[in-house]
Amino acid sequence: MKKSASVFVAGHTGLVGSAILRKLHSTGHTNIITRTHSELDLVDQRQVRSFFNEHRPEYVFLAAARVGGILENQRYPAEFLYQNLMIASNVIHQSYVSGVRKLLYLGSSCIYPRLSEQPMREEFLLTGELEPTNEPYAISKIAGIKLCDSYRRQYGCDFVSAMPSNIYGPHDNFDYESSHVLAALIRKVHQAVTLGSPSVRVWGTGTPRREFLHSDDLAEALLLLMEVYSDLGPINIGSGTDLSIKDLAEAIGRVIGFDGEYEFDISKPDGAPRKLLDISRIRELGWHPRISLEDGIKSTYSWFLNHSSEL
Ligand code: GFB
Repeated sequence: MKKSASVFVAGHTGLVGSAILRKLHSTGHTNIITRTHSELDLVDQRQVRSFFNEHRPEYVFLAAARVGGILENQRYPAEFLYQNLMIASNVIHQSYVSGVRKLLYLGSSCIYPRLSEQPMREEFLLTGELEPTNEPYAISKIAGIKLCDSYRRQYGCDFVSAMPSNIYGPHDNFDYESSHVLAALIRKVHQAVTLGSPSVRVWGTGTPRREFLHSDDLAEALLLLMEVYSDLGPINIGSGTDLSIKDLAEAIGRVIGFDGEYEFDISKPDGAPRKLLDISRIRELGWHPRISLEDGIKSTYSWFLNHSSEL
């Protein structure tokens, strides 16, 4: 990717897209194209077609998606399936039509079977049943991988798919209900400290294990993939280690300075028991995560404090 190449970052206001944008800026890219949701609705085929006809980007990072935590996935299965299928279909097809040189599609570790052997290798895709709490989202993401693979096979398009673990960082969604766990617990623990509450309510049993990667580490991996990787199927990106939700809550409590209790609300779903990615393939390409979970929680908490009035 030349520094002057035109690069479209779809989803640039989100957690992952904003990290890609920061990385492109910091590495000297000068021709970055972005559109907000109100300027370009990626679910709308006509809008996507005319955008690609007009701008003809050379490179596309497809980080736009309808996303949310475990409850949001359960509440809006129709939108999670429909909107993500449409976004993937529209952007990938128009990238083919307009002759995009390379496209990088973002999925999620929930594409792998619920009770997959751990850590999960790329070839475990479609070898077992999916986790029910996010099956519609996972199916849309698997469809996106298959779109990339099919356009590569049939038309020789250089479209690749990356599957990150649970991502966190600046510009995450900190809403109590719709967010993912790390951002939700930062907000809940902060509120408990601010109000002097004796306890924080954590959803589920606290026993599920999750792997967390900072969005800036992810963005570094994605730019590397854009440069050096061209293959069928997904490639995993994660930190290589996981921890239980209880341990995560305690780690957040230590950073924020909370010394109360954690109550586990077992009326809320646990989701997949574990989803640790095997990251050997991306490591072989020369990437490794740099930001420790503790440092990542600290910097994300300070971002939250600086932006809490806007959230
Ligand atoms: O991050 P999370 O919503 O998503 O939840 P998943 C992870 C775990 O944290 C679950 C627990 O066991 C939750 O019950 N948890 C505890 C909480 N307290 C909270 C809380 O306050 N908020 C939230 N949100 N969780 C999502 C998928 O699965 O992961 C998506 O639904 C996507 O499709 C995403 O794949 C990366 O890791 O369970």
